[in-house]
Order: sequence, then C-alpha cells, then structure tokens
Amino acid sequence: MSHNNQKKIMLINDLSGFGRCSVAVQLPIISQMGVQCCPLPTSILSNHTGFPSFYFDDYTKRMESYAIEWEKLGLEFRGICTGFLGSHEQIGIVERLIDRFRSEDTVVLVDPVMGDYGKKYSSYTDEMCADLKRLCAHADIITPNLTEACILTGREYDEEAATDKYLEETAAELAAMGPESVVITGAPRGEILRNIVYRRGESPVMVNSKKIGESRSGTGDIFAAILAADAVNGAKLGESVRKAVRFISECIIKAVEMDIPLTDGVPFEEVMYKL
Ligand code: PXL
Repeated sequence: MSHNNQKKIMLINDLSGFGRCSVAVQLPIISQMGVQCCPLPTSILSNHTGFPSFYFDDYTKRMESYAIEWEKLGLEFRGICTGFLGSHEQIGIVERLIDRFRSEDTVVLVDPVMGDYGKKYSSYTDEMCADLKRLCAHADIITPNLTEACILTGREYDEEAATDKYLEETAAELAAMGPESVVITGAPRGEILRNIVYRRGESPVMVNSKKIGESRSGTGDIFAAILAADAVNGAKLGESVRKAVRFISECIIKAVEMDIPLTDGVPFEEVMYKL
C-alpha cells in the first residue's frame, strides 16, 4: 500500500469562493480526468479580482508548513500545476516547492497568470511579473495568453501586430527561456481565437476556434487543468490543446444560453460529462 499508487497533481492556485476560477474549476476537472488533485492554496478570496470588491487572504506564510506535511507523508506528484500567485515572496516559495517535489517523471505546468486584454490584474506588481518570468524557466509547459506572453517577453501588447508569425516568434522566445512546450492561448484575430502549440524542435501547430462573445473568467484555468491532467496521463500536447479548446467552447455556448454574467465564469458543470 502506498499514497502514491494513483497519479497525483499538486495544484498551486487560489481558492476563490465565487467566480469559477482557479481551484474551484481545476479540481473538479482534474478529478473528472482520472487524476487525484491535491490543492495547495496560494490565497483565499471571496470572489476573484475581476469583481469591483473582494476579500483577499494571502496564504504565503502558511504554504511551507502545509507542504512540509506532504513531504512527511512521502507524497509524490506526477504533475505540478501553478496558477494565480499572491505575492513576490510566494513566488520564491513556489520555486522552492517545485525543486523539492519534482522528480524525473513530474510534469511542471506554469500558467503565468498576470493579466488579460493587454492589462495586468490589479494584484500583480511589476516585481511579481519579473518573478513569474523566472518561474517559467522551471516549467515543462507554460500557457500564457497573449497579454502574458507580451509581459514575459517585454513586447508591446498589440492585437493587430500578433500575426501567426509573431505568435511563433514569441513562443520560440519563451521556449528559449526554459520550458520545452509553450502554448499561447486565445490570441484574437477577427472572429477567430488562435492557440499556438510550440514544442522545441518541432513545427508549431495552430489550433483555432471561433470566438463566441466576450471572453469569460476562469477559461484559462480550465485550459491549464486539462493540459496538466492530460500530460500526466501521457496525452500528446497538440491533442490536449484541441480537447481544451473544444471543451471551453462548449462551456461558453452553455454560458451564453444560460445568460451568465461574464464575471461569473462558465457553467462547466453542465458539460463536464463530455470531458
Ligand atoms: O482566472 C484567473 C484568476 C485566478 N484567480 C484570481 C483571479 C483571476 C483573474 O482575475 O482574480 C483570484
């Protein structure tokens, strides 16, 4: 008998009680995909920061004591997935946790959550963005959106300039920072959203989807969770990106049908059986 007879993902992300993002969406999705999910909270919020007001409890000071208990239990993780991080100090802790818990066959996915639509989220400082750049170097897979890809490479955010070639060059630059695989997600072009899948040494693959209304919170977190669970299950990255894009489209169609506010995330519960 062992705690490690089933594949596990360490999920380092915040717990937001309302707004369907981070742990609240990633845990059920990882479970549905047959992988045990062990959350390590980075902060606890009443609702995500996209609402005008929120209660925010930073978990930085408690994360190491929490993780030490997992070390005592001898837990081994086939995946480590990081998302929303709450402070400069916390990003250093996450780097050390990755070093401590990573083994030969651990896949590390860093979702460099920092912003969207060309703007940083309100709780992210410039210092934290520089820290995230360092954290990305530890990853096997990173999943920035276009805004985050621009912050990480120091490029100006300009949707018009973001041609397929530009995405390819940006992804190559990001891969040169350390991660073997880079997926730039949801880059808009007219009615299309493009996802470039760049793996070092391979030709890049573009996975497109039709844009359905405005973008909704939590979809990047769903994307990262599907990629992390699939990577642990040994799926090919390109196939996994197709699966994530298809699933998120289904979620958004349902959100429009149910007239759900953009802030409230997507009703993935209604379509989860399709995963
Ligand atoms: O979905 C990204 C995200 C995660 N966690 C929190 C957020 C956001 C985006 O606004 O505020 C707390």
